[in-house]
Amino acid sequence: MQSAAPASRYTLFESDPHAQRASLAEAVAQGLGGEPKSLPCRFFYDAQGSALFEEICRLPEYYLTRAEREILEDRADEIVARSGAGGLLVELGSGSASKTRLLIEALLRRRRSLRYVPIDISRSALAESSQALLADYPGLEIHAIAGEYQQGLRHLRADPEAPRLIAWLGSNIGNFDRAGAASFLTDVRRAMRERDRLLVGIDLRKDGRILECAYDDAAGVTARFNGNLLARINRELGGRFDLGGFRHEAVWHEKEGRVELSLVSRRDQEVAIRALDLVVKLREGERIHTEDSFKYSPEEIAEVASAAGLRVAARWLDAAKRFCLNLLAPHGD
Ligand code: AVI
Repeated sequence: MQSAAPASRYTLFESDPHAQRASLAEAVAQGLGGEPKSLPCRFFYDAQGSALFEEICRLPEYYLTRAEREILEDRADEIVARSGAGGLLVELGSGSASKTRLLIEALLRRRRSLRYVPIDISRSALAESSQALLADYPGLEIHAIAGEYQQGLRHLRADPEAPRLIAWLGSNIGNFDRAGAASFLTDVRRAMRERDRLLVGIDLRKDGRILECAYDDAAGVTARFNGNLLARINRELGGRFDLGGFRHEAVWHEKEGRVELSLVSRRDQEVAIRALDLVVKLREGERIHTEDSFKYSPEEIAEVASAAGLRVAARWLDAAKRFCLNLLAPHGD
């Protein structure tokens, strides 16, 4: 579906919202129907969840956003020059696009006009960020895509512009397991042409205490973000979850290199979900797994890139070496 634009430089493509609702229902029935229980982290991002995620990005403990911003503030011109980018910037999982501004500005210093294609599951985040960007950059045109990454890749395959810069910031790669990351990067690689470049923001492995604090902040914002999954089931599927009956948990697993997020049941309980005609039974201490956030060493980054037919053409780190931006190029180019 293509909806009317609030400005002539803005177009929004969106998939059927009922299809998204059906996939939430399917995922909840599957994830909470058996054991071990889990919910996919992509359902964090409704309007409330997206707003909570923005709050997370400003938390003192959640260094990822600031570290990535620092790199872009210092190196955006160099990154854009190395990428050889033309008139198209595609962003996978654009969110508020606040850091993307630094790339957009660097690109607009090299050329008068730019087409920006943000792809995000949150329609509200796309609408808000696009309005703000269009007001600030007269040379910008936006084709927003509300949907899953695969829809963005279909757009990329069809778009004739070359060369393109594709940005995948925020360590969003971390929410895939290692095999899933290699497989998704392979899909991106197949949608790329030889001179296209993929800029990937990746959180680096570090001390587990720093990581656990980043995902279990003192103000409890990440706990609310996690709990919003249950609140969303209550809102959209007629669930009867009592959020006070669950505890937020973030645990660093060094060997696998992941922070695991769960909601832990504080008591034995039975929760009805009306739209699914389901009663979820939980024991005291039973976990609902909600997210993994994988961290990488430089070697693991090279490995995952290579498994996808990509090579690391350049890498930039923040001063404290917590986070890195990687410019990936198709192998052989
Ligand atoms: C979006 N993603 C990269 C975040 C992360 O760090 O894994 C999601 C998040 N979950 C809790 N805090 C932030």
